Amino acid sequence: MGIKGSKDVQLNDVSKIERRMVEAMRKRAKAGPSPFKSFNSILMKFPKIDKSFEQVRGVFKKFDKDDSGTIDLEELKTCFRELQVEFTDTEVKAFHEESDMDKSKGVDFKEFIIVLALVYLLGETGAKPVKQKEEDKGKGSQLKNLKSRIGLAELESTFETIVDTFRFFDKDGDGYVSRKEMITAINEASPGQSSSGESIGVKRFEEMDWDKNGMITFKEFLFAFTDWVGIEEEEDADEDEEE
Ligand SMILES: [Ca+2]
Ligand SMILES: [Ca+2]
Ligand SMILES: [Ca+2]
Repeated sequence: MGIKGSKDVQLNDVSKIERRMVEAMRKRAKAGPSPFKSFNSILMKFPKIDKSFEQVRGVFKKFDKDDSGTIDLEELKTCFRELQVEFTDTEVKAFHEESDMDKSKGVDFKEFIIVLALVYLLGETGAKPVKQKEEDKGKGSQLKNLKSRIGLAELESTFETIVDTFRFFDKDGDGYVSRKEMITAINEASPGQSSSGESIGVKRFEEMDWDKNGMITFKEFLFAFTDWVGIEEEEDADEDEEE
C-alpha cells in the first residue's frame, strides 16, 4: 500500500545545478541570518546593484562574437575558457541550458547575469574540485579568477547582496522562497497594511515563480530581481504591466 517516495518525484525533476544552488543557499542559511533587517535597507542597494550589472554589459558584448544579442553555447565555451572558469563542456552546456530562461537557445544579457551568478555560487561551494594552476594556488576560487579577468570588482559584492536579499525572504533557510515567506517579507516592509501587503506579496511571488511550481529558486529570484533594479534590454523595452 502507498507509493513510496512519491515526494521525491519533484526532486528528480530538479536539475543538478539547481540542487547545487539550493545546497549553496542552505549552507549560507546555516552560517547565520541575512544581514538585512528590512526591505528598505535592500532598496537602498538598488542603484549600486544596477550600476554593477551595467558593467557586465561590456563583457556580454565582448563574448557575443556574432553580435546576435544572445550568447550561444560555443560563445559561452569561449567565454569560460577566456575567463579561466574551469568547467567541463558538459557542465558549460548545463549552465547554458539552466540560464536560458525562455528556452530560446541563447543566453541574453539578463540570462548572462544568471550564468555569472551560478558560476560564482557553485564555484564557491567547492561542490566540484577546481584545478588550479600552480601560480594561482592560494589566490582563491574561480570567482577570483573571473573577477580579475573581467575586471569587475563590484560584481562579487553585488552577488553577495542579492544572496543576502534572497536569504531575507527565505526565512526558514531551506533554499527556496515560498509564497508564505514572500507575503511575510512584504508585510514586514509595510507594517499595518497587512491586506495590501498580502496581495502585493502574492503578486511578487507570481512574478518570480517562473516555472509556476510554487517555489522560488535563487535563479528565479535573480532573474526577476534584474527587473526590480531597473535593468533594461537594449532593444525591445519590456512593456510594463499595470500596477
Ligand atoms: Ca551570439
Ligand atoms: Ca524557504
Ligand atoms: Ca519555481
